[in-house]
Amino acid sequence: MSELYRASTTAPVNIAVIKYWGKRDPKLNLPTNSSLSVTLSQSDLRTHTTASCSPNNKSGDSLILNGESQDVSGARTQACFRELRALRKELEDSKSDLPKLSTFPLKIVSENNFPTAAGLASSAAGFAALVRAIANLYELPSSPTDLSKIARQGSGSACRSLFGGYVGWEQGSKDDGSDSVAFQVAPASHWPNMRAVILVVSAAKKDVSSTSGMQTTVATSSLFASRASETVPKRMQEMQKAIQDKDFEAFGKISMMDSNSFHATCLDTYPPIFYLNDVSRAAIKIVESINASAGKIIAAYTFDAGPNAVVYYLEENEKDVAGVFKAVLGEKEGWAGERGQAVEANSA
Ligand code: 2P0
Repeated sequence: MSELYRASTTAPVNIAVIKYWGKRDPKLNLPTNSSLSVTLSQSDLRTHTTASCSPNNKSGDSLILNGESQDVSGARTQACFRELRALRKELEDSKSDLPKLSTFPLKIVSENNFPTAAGLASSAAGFAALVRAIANLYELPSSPTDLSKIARQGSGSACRSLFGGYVGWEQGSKDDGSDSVAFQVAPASHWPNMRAVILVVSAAKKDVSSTSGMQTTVATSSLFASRASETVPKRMQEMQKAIQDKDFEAFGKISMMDSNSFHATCLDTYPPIFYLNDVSRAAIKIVESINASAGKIIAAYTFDAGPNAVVYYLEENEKDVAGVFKAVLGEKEGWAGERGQAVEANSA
């Protein structure tokens, strides 16, 4: 008998405007501060994942990413598999006619529609898609909020990719992580003219991984404590209001200030962590000159754990923002050619 069960889904990349940096529990990926991101459109940067299972699969759980077999024995992947199987088992126990999918090995096949070498964080979309594909396979009645708790254990930022639009991640205070969940601040349709251009400064793998870098920051940076306890909580409130009011100047200013604050704590880490490089700093200067020419904030940069810039702007300012970057990319040595490229993206 050939029994094969299968489900597919996609999850997009998200780019934080209030950054997650620091864990109070590294095993459950419980953060030291809340964060907020914009989920990019599915058509731009996303992971497509198919989860399948069969009693005939005798080779155990497996994961193939972009055609290459991956190790599934890591604690993060195992935590996601374990939690999803436990939920499926509950369903099977309550309805005896259901096939016992929780006992079958899982086969996960994922593809990113952007090159992994583009230097963009792929773990967020990757774990969000993995968790949702298995939840669909298991026909779990779980909400995106429930699934965000599981995806968070795969990679912290993954919890935010389970929602579209403008998404918060509440740090929570419980030790079991049950209140550390993602929530939608507003759907993409609330502010449909939001755009982002991604400047790929370097496709190289980062020197210091987020996971280890953030814990060194927590352990050594004296700036970090005030960022987590005062700066970010205030900005979370201000940012949610900026989004509700569709106030780009406030959205842009808070985004840029929070990126700077995050990178300041990286520099204040011992030994210091340098994610920005000279090209990143040139991008900041260009955004500043664009805003100075406009007489107001029409472009906002943000940088994650690497040198690539994401610049947010509104569609009506396309020519003055993305156009300027494209012109610079075409002209300036070090930005053009294979290392420098601009990727335009819409919010989802
Ligand atoms: C963010 N970053 O909020 C921040 C900004 C990087 C800088 O989330 O250890 O890959 O898997 O929980 O989610 C990168 O951290 O770290 C990240 P883990 P993750 O998007």
